[in-house]
Amino acid sequence: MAVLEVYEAITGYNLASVAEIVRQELDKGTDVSAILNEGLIAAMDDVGSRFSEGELFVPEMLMAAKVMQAGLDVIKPRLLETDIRAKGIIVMGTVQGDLHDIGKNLVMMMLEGGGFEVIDLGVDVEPRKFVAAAKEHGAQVIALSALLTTTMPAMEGTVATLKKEGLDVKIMVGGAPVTRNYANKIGADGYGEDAPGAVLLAREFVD
Ligand code: B1M
Repeated sequence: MAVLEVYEAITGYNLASVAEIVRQELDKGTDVSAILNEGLIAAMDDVGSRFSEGELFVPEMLMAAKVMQAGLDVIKPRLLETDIRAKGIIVMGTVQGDLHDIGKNLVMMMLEGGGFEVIDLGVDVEPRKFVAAAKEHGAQVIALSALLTTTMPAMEGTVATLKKEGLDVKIMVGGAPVTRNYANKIGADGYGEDAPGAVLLAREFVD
């Protein structure tokens, strides 16, 4: 694997060296999407599977997440160097009860790279906060992330609150347990399968 060292930095919880390892890959000319997909994301998937199998526990997942974030910070400027140009304001957050933010941060980076201004509401965001932020910032798009099956109902509740408010915004949803069918079922305007997909969808919304 071309980015084995990046992968192993995460699975080995190597917080001290991950930034340097990622920088070395960039210096070698390794494609940034390979570092992201085959290195950082693939390693987190492995961590997730091993957690499911009871081989790893929450502290290990948390450590791996910190290492991944440190790796992401290094490639962020490169992710921002995209030629996709779209303009608009997006309010984004992870839904109430859900503390996962790595995917959200990745999607935000890509959206910013796509020329959007992104207002980050963070994690565990209650529905009214999305409404208030959309009004305050004049957002065209609201982006909701959920990583737990147990917080998918909070996503549905947030969509319902936003619709009831009658705001002129498009709502997109995403996150590992979320599907296109689920997005349709809860009345979202669109589903982003991954970070690049979220950028394309946001462009469709504002074009
Ligand atoms: Co959590 N966790 N976690 N966790 N965690 C998962 C999600 C889990 C699948 C692990 C497992 O069992 N295999 C599982 C959920 C099972 C389920 O719901 N069916 C799980 C669990 C159970 C839990 C706890 C309940 C564990 C516990 O306490 N017993 C707990 C819940 C806490 C809470 O939120 N209330 C918990 C806690 C944590 C940590 C805090 C330790 C840590 C989070 C740290 C952080 O985010 N700052 C953590 C981690 C790291 C994971 C895994 C290992 C990795 C998640 C991740 O960052 N993936 C995860 C297993 C896995 O996914 N492999 C797991 C990388 C990230 C880039 O992918 O977020 O999917 P992802 O984002 C993607 C797409 O989904 C998409 O784009 C991104 C890039 O392509 N996307 C969007 C995401 N949002 C989008 C929005 C869009 C469009 C696309 O438009 C708006």
